[in-house]
Amino acid sequence: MNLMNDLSVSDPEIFNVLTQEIKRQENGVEMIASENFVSKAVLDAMGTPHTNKYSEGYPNKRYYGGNEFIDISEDLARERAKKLFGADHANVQPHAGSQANMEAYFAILELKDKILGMKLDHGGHLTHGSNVNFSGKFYDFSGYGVDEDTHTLNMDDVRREAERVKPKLLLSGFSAYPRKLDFKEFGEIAKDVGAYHMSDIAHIAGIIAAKLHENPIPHCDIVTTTTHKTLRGPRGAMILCREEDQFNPEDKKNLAQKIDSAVFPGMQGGPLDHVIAAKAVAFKEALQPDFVGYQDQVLKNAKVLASTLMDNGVDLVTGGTDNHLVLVDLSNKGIGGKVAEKALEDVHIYTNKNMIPFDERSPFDPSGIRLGTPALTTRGLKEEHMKVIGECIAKTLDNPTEDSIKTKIKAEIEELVRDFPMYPGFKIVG
Ligand code: DSN
Repeated sequence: MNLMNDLSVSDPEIFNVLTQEIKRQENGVEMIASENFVSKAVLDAMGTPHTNKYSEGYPNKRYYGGNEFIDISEDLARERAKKLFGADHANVQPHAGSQANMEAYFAILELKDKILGMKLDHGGHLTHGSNVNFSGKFYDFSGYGVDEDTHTLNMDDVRREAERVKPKLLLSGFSAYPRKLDFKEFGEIAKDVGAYHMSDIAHIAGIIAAKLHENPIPHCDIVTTTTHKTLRGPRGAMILCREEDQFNPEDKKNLAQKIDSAVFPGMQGGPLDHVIAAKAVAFKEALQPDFVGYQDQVLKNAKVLASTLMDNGVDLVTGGTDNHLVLVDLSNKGIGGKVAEKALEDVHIYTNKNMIPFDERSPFDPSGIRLGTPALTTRGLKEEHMKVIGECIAKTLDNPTEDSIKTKIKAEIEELVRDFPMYPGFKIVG
């Protein structure tokens, strides 16, 4: 085998789809709130022979030889993650956010223990107790929800629910909630009912790292996050935690050791060493001063997007946003999320259908769509562009089946993004 083979020659089918996907990303506007564009440096780190290595275990305690350089990457990733969030301990091996949550539960809970988290249709995540997910099957989940009128979290209701349920774990965090979270209050409620507090900050990790949202670390036992959303790293996750297990200080293992054991050998095998190297690169980027400017722009863009949509007759859950995401309520448009997502895809605006609070429709065709600004902000789009995009979205939602109107909108979107090349000069080369 020629190790320097050119992908375009050795596997033209895959080369073609990779090329087509780059073009799709470049020719449209990516508004899926959980997606972002990593830097060229992060891409470079991922495409390296680090992928060839087996390294079960942790730095200096591996089950395979030859890990002296892998240890350095993982240590750099761990140290940078700890510095970024001010955490006692970081485990950077989780392959994905769902695994990170599973591992965190596995570290501190027994099967069928009680967990209280945010209801899925109110903004929670599948791993926060959905009955089609391991979380809902293995643990006894209850859900708190948002206020029926404001659609925001009322912490008195969360407290009341926590006192009623008496969970072993109180879970904060979300997948689709456009407002800030009061981590301090969550921490106090957990303390008062004798529960661990864990936060899943997957969506807002980058905003927290930039100190533009309260940091949950001082108020949590465990924090999990993906690394690829607002944090703008490679696809993957990590777990941050306190050193001590507050409820079991006499155990042979402290909380940090329990988390590490839950990840490996508890749930995972060999870590993805190339991805861990890329996580280290992304964390270094997030520690730079310009990362704060980036997150600030993400928030400004989301605010302008929200106001433009509302000015153009689009209803938003909670009437706006404090973070990177906007949740559209389609009820007044006479269409569901499925039609809306497809109509927007037709004009090269990529979004996802999403449940909204008290949704009466099914998750396959719910009453909302979710939009976000992290990816477009990385590309360099600013407030004036959000206005154009907001107007295009509103027009598309009013004319989801009008092909002539959609053709014009698509042309406008393609024209808009032409000035913002994603990876200038990028080529897949052998
Ligand atoms: N898929 C992620 C999101 O879009 O929010 C959560 O896992």
